Amino acid sequence: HDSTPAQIALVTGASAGFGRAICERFLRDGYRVIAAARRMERLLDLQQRYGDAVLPVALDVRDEQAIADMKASLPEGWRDIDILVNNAGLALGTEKAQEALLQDWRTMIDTNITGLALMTHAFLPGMVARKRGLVVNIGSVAGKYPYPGGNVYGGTKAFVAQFSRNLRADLAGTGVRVTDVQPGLCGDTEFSLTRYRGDQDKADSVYAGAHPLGPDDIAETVAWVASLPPRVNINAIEVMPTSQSFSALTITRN
Ligand code: NDP
Ligand code: 8X3
Repeated sequence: HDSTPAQIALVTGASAGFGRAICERFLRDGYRVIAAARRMERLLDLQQRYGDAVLPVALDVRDEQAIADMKASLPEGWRDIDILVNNAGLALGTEKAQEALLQDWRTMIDTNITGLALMTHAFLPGMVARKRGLVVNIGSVAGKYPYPGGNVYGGTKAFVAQFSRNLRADLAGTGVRVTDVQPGLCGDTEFSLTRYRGDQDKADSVYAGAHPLGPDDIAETVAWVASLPPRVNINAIEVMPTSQSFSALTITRN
């Protein structure tokens, strides 16, 4: 009989896609999970399925005060977070930079960069004080490989990659680990529906015939990273479907 208390994971963007799959995987693996997102009804559904092992919290990661309030109101027994999964994020549009909406750029920057930084800033000191912890940042292949229409979205994920590496530099000697998980094309999420502003046909066409990754593949990756002995830090891991690879650089001729 193992009397060690279950590890606590805080997962942002827990109401859909990767976040939901990561929560369910952690719960099946015996962790307790603080599930954070704006759509509380989805989180309550998760709690209904998994009971007391889930603590649902309504949270917009862009809101510094809301993060402080959430942290302050964590019940006894839920405060020492072992794993922070910064998963909440989104892409909006694939228009060229010169045609993109400024508000979409702001929303992506506020969520994917500022939200991730605010959450990390809030929960890192506790991990350092306890000399243990793991931050998993969900980046993207879009942070490494440019593509037309990727402009600010890819830029936010490049921030995630470099921020993750810089965190490792600052956390040297603390025992706190940091991993940047960089998924490629992944279906069965709301990612493309959000990106194409609710156009289901356009969202579906992204994945047609492509045999994309599924959210469980990313949950499996995160679960593996979290399961490794404390001496092992996976700095970054890039995961693509077999059907996705690379193209040549483009040359414009006239
Ligand atoms: P989904 O759209 O399925 O899920 C996004 C989640 O983020 C939702 O739970 C949503 O919850 C939450 N979210 C969005 N904005 C906020 C906010 N301001 N505050 C709190 N939560 C928020 O997308 P995915 O699961 O696919 O995406 C998860 C992450 O993975 C993102 O960072 C994305 O960039 C990245 N990614 C996705 C890939 C893919 O192909 N699907 C590939 C590579 C990376 P709610 O609306 O309830 O707040
Ligand atoms: C999501 C992957 O290629 O749609 O981050 O930008 S991609």
